[in-house]
Amino acid sequence: MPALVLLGAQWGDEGKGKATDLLGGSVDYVVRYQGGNNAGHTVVVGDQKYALHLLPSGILSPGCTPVIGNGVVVDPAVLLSELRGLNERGIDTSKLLISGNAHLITPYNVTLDKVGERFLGKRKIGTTGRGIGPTYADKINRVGIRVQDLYDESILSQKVEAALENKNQLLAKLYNRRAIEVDAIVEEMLQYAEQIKPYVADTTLILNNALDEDKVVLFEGGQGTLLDVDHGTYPFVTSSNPTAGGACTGTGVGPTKISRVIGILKAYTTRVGAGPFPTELFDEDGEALRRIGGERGVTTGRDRRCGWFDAPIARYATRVNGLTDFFLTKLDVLTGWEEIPVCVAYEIDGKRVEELPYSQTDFHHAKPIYETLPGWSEDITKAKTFADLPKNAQNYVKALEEMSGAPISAIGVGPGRTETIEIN
Ligand code: 2SA
Ligand code: GDP
Ligand code: MG
Repeated sequence: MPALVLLGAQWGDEGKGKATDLLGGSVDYVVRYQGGNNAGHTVVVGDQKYALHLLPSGILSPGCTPVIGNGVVVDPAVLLSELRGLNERGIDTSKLLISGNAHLITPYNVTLDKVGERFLGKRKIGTTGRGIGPTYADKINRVGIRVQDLYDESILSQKVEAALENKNQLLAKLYNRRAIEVDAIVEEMLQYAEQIKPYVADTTLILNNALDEDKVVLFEGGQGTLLDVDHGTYPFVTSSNPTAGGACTGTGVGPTKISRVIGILKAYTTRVGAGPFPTELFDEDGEALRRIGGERGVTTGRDRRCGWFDAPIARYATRVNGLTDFFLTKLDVLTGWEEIPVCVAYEIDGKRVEELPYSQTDFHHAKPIYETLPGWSEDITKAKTFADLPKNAQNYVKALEEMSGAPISAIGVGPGRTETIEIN
């Protein structure tokens, strides 16, 4: 199994951090390939809880080399503070590698993200305000600043000047804001240069060499399939490709090297930020899922919107990612419901629709068609095998597997590393 991808099958926060950490002991490299410090990956090891925003979850496994690939956007201040935080807790971060081609989130990108959202008013996306969208926009507009630019002051200056030209006009005309000074930005960015230098490397070469030597490489997605800029609920998406193809473009490893694509699937559904969400609950059940599941943004602290499981979404994730298997997470959160509704299809303008519609308008009109499955009341957090689960929990898992289009190879029954059932 040379390279594998682990990604979110829904709208993020499915439990990717825990799943990556679980596999961390058996892989040599854990690689982030998109997104930035908008991610919030929680890992619970014993009585210690870690919230990672930018660093790959593999950083907590001593044998593993954590890598930030070229497709990631890096806020250097956040990077250094996250490293410091882990070091203070005794975690060795010296093996970290960062692609010289990764783009940097600059202070003006953060400003533009926040100001832009404010001016969108009712149409706002509900971004994390971390500068993600404007940084990817600069990359596509070819005025981005890359990690390698930190090591040539003259080039850095020219690039910052080019990047700020249009932005300063926009800030002044549209938002009535003062111009951002090139020198101040260059000075701030240069402060980080020496501290980051030991980690900067040709990560594409290193990863391909590692794969040639039969090392195991795990690509860790941030956010989720429906937040993908191409395949998600556009425009209510993030500005990168969390789907499986992003692992190739975001690292420089070809698709023929990837033999397994794991979709992390929550036993119900959540979403943070704006956008359509057919199974969203506005009642006591939604409140209970939020409370029992601890559904609060790891980065921004926002309450997550909660709803029942949506099978067309799971099937869609199987399709666009070519999933080989699922890890089903947070099954324990559903303990105690007498009956659990599961969305099996949608009703759109009076018609039954089995698959996720490509049309934004149709998806906004989609009403869930539910089937109800019997629930269970027994505590399942100590279950170690599938057979330990109550019959109704087993049937719930089997039903989800059938509807989702790929086998379920692990089940999460609690946040801890050991609270997992592996199915062979
Ligand atoms: P952005 O900041 O440009 O990426 O925001 C665009 C949309 O993407 C959503 N998004 C997320 N959704 C779920 N989890 C994310 N990470 C954090 C977490 C979120 C948090 O783990 O809890 O703390 O709020 C994440 N990152 C981006 C975002 O809500 C917008 O809908
Ligand atoms: P990620 O962004 O996909 O890594 O997920 P988050 O860390 O944002 O959110 C998932 C939350 O669920 C975290 O608080 C995890 O500790 C927790 N979690 C993960 N798996 C399980 C599980 O099987 N059961 C329970 N109860 N919690 C889990
Ligand atoms: Mg998260």
